[in-house]
Amino acid sequence: METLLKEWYDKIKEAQSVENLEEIRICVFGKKGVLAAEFAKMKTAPNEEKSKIAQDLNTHKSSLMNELSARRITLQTIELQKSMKAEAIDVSMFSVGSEAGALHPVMETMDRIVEYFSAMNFAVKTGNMVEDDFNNFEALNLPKYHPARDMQDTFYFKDEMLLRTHTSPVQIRTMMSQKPPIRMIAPGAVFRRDYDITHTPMFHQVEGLLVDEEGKVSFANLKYIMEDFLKYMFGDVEVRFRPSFFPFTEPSSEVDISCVFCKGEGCRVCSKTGWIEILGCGIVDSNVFKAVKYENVSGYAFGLGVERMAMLIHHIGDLRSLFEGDIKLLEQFQ
Ligand code: 2NM
Repeated sequence: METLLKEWYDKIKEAQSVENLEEIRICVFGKKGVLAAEFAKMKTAPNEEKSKIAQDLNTHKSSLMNELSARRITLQTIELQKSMKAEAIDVSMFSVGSEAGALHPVMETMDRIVEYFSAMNFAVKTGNMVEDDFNNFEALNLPKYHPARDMQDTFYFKDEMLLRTHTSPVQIRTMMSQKPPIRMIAPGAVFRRDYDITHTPMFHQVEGLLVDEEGKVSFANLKYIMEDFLKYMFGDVEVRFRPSFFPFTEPSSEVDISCVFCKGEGCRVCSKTGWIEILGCGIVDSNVFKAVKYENVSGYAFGLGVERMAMLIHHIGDLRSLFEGDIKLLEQFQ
């Protein structure tokens, strides 16, 4: 018995893993294990030796158990240390490939526009991208079947809901919920059924509106602020007003700046005219005020495309590059 058990003491001491130790435990303590066999043998031993054998076996049983749990703790500690080493994360290690991000040139340009008008005391308002026919068209003097609706075809939902084609519905909603005076801009994404070299189905606009008592707002006021704004955005450029048409303003004007590429000499970008069209504006049409139930007021409004402005500021040749998310291109504008 002694030599047999000695062998198992050694095996426990030499066990190399918790798994290995568990196999040994079953061999010693299991139903068909070494101890069970020894206890069974006892039955055939002479009666006077039985109690001595039982005592010895029980002593060995408990000291084998002690050895086993001592070895288990040692092995568990070794295994834990091994796995901690293997799975360690060095939090002090330099990371690779994560660089500081930057604003997209379109957003940066939008921020700069907002900055100018905020300084001029215009409130900044945002609205819904999904709008109804009234706020997007009807209230802006664009009745159903008006030919100008063709140029602003959009994406439609049921119940006359649609993706806004400009941010003007924000102006309409503001006038419907607030009394004059109004001094606001509406920056945001707009949508049109358009896709070619110079048009994308989604782009960004900033529109503005100023309303005060009748006779208080003149085209001269509008002309001053547009000129001042464009000089803030482009530095030392010439500004030119051309008569134009918008359904929601009368009179209306398109505004050009001297070409930022050729300084007015005439090049490919400005089609040899020396001028680049940059925004639209005008005196708010009385039909718009009628639609929002404003009386005895006067006002001016304006609107511009942010992508176009960003392209002219950063001398970007192709509008589509602003929508491709190509890091190589975008990081040039940081
Ligand atoms: C433009 C050009 C001219 C405009 C008009 C209005 C409103 F709501 F007051 F009628 N909002 N924006 C406007 C006027 C927009 O974009 C080229």
